[in-house]
Amino acid sequence: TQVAPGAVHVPDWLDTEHQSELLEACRAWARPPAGLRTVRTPGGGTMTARQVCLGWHWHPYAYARTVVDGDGAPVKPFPDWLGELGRRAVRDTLGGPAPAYDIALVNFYDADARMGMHRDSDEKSDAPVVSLSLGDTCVFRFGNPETRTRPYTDVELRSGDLFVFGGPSRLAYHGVPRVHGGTAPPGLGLTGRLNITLRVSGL
Ligand code: MD3
Ligand code: FE
Repeated sequence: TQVAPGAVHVPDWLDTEHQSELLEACRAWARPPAGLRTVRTPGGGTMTARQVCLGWHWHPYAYARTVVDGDGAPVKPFPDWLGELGRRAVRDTLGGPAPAYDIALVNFYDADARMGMHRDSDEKSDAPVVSLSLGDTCVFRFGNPETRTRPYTDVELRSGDLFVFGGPSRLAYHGVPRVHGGTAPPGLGLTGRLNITLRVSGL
């Protein structure tokens, strides 16, 4: 389903087996060193979703090769299979050139976590961002490239869903105003929500 030009939502893109595999990989990445951390913004804010990075470490608002705002360890490598998954996502949706993904940001949400409206503009590449969701259903708010406010479209993202953001949607404001606790597929064994985004650093 096209939500806006360059923004395509594919419900249930990952079958249950692939969801379990991806979840197990995320649990391994979350372990120290360079594991899950709480992100603090320069303004004194704290992100409620906790995060782990692969390939390049994101910290507000730049990328580094070590966890400069955490344990200082080298960032975990970005695996080839994850880049292949990202290219398959683009092939299945927008098409166009096959991106060389080199960053994954994995966000862990409990039922109270949120993500405010923001733009992802720290990557020096206009390659599409691939987003994969696991666990609880959330309300994903997809806005516009001009303002943090309306007009926006609210879409429910469920476990196994794919969302690809390219072209004019790459710099659109977006956020997660709400997570529906207790809605994860019972067989998955996840409390809360997990989102994996794949990006090209351009570095
Ligand atoms: C649109 N993550 O990691 S996924 C983020 O569910 C982020 O964790 C949310 O926003 C999450 O930056 C939303 C959907 C998403 C991710 C990246 C985008 C939408 C995007 C980048 C550009 C445009
Ligand atoms: Fe974002």
